[in-house]
Amino acid sequence: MKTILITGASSGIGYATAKKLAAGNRLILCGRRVERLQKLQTELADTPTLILTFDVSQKEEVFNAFDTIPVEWQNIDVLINNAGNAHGLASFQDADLDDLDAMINSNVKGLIYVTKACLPFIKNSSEAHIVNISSIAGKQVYANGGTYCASKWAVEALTKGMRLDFLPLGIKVTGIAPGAVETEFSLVRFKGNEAIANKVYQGYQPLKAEDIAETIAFAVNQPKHVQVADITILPQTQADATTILKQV
Ligand code: 8X3
Repeated sequence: MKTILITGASSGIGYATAKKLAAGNRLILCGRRVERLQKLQTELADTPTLILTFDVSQKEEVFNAFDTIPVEWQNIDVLINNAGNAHGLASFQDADLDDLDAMINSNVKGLIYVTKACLPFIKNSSEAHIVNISSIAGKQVYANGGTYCASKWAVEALTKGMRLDFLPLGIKVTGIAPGAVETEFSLVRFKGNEAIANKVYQGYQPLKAEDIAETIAFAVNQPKHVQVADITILPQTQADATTILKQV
């Protein structure tokens, strides 16, 4: 039985991952929306769970939340850095600076804050493992997404850097880079515009959050001596960040 902390657990990939890993593990469910986390906790009635409510981009909130972890939850084995979002899809010259800030703050700084806050709890585990959720946007830059891509390139660099630095600590580090996954991702990116968001996933079969949860579980459930370093996962009809074959 592992103790697994998941950020962004209230929806999408984080939610599906909590459901996937619930059997036989203890879960620390993290997110901003406490009602959603409580609903998930109810759904996972057979699993020991702890809720931590914080916004990954708020440094104080993150560290304060980790300070409240009860003693019986203080040995964490696996950290899944899933929280992150895209805000807007616009050229650099037209993009709203607040959107660019928000992406760097959650996807880069948030991942740094959570990992720093979690290290004292995870470093004593004999099965310590950190899984960072990147994106195909961390492998390739596309027009109008430069800052989102930059945030995910940073995740890629942080994943590689952690893998090097954590060698003497015995912490495994995995990066998982999904392509198009149908979640609230596009709804957030397009600020609640359902018509535009839905169009992203029309004409082909996108990945589901459960597909990524399956991949995360694959990495987490490897034997101790096996470190899954890097997985890119795409829909069958996606070749790279901008090439998706659609039936119109
Ligand atoms: C989400 C995938 O291709 O929309 O990270 O950037 S993409």
